[in-house]
Amino acid sequence: MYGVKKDWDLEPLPRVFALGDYEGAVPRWCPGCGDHAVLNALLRLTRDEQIPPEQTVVVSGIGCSSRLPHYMKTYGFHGLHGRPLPVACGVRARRPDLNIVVVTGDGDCCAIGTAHWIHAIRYNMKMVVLMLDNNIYGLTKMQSSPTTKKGQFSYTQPEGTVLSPINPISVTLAIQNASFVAQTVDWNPPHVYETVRAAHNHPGLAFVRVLQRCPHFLPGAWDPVQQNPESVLVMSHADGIPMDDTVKRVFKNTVEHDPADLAEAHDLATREDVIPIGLFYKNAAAERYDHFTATGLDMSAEQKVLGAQAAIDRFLV
Ligand SMILES: Cc1ncc(C[n+]2csc(CCOP(=O)(O)OP(=O)(O)O)c2C)c(N)n1
Ligand code: SF4
Ligand SMILES: [Mg+2]
Repeated sequence: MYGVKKDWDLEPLPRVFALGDYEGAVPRWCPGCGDHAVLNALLRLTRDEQIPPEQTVVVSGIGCSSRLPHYMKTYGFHGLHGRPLPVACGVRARRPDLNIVVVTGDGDCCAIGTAHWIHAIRYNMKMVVLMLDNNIYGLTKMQSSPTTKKGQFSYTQPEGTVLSPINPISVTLAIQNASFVAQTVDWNPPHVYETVRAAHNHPGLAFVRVLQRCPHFLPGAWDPVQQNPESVLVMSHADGIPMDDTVKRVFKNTVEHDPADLAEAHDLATREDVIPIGLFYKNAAAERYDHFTATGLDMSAEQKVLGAQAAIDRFLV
């Protein structure tokens, strides 16, 4: 027909994503807050992996750290304090095709959310869990959290925090069926990025504790560690967190640690003379509850009705 080009290619062009395709609202965290580093790592990872923005869902609880879903132009669920993990497990149960990231704080995960933390680790449903540990309740303005250092002033314990902190890494390692446990520090972006990437590639629940600076309420808390990189012990292994030269240049104190060795992981996690970073433990073969919940998801409506009918018929007398 006149005027219509017959050789037009009507196939849509492949989608290519740039960082801006994943960036949401402008972050409202304080300048220098470690949460920025985690957001940047997530933005880079989704861009590098070219994950369509609508294929990612970021789930959080309540806290400064839990504001992160607002800052990504993906799906997000900024939910209830301490409850991001059951929400994420629910998403995973019905939508195993999605890339699920949980962002939680030390209060959100290790105080009000403790029961969910334990059971989510055991259920081992595929997702990345980033626990941004600033050793304080930030959003509600400086109350002691379970990871607050002993003696630290806070508005709930103004005479100094009474008890010694819990160790979220050794707690997680002790939970039956833990399958990926890592630690990183917000002030080394290449290490944060590689840790988040390894967590993303893990076939199960990957728990990452990020030691995070809160310059507003705990200014200078990590200065001694930053000024003395020898106080950080990097766990290195071919099956661990890859390290580029910039990481090796900063952190010269390294130890060879096989992440399959759970006993050694426990020993490293409880060391008090150094701050270990890297991969403590990995078991890619750990059983996964989302394999169970995925059963039947591919059934048609008719198949489901027939299946339900057959199940009821078994009890007919
Ligand atoms: C059920 C419930 N209890 C208490 C609160 C108040 N609250 C909001 S955030 C928060 C603590 C946040 O600390 P953390 O999880 O460490 O996050 P951060 O702000 O340090 O990133 C508390 C106690 C709440 N919102 N809901
Ligand atoms: S109060 Fe602390 S944790 Fe919250 S945004 Fe500011 S620096 Fe970050
Ligand atoms: Mg906190």
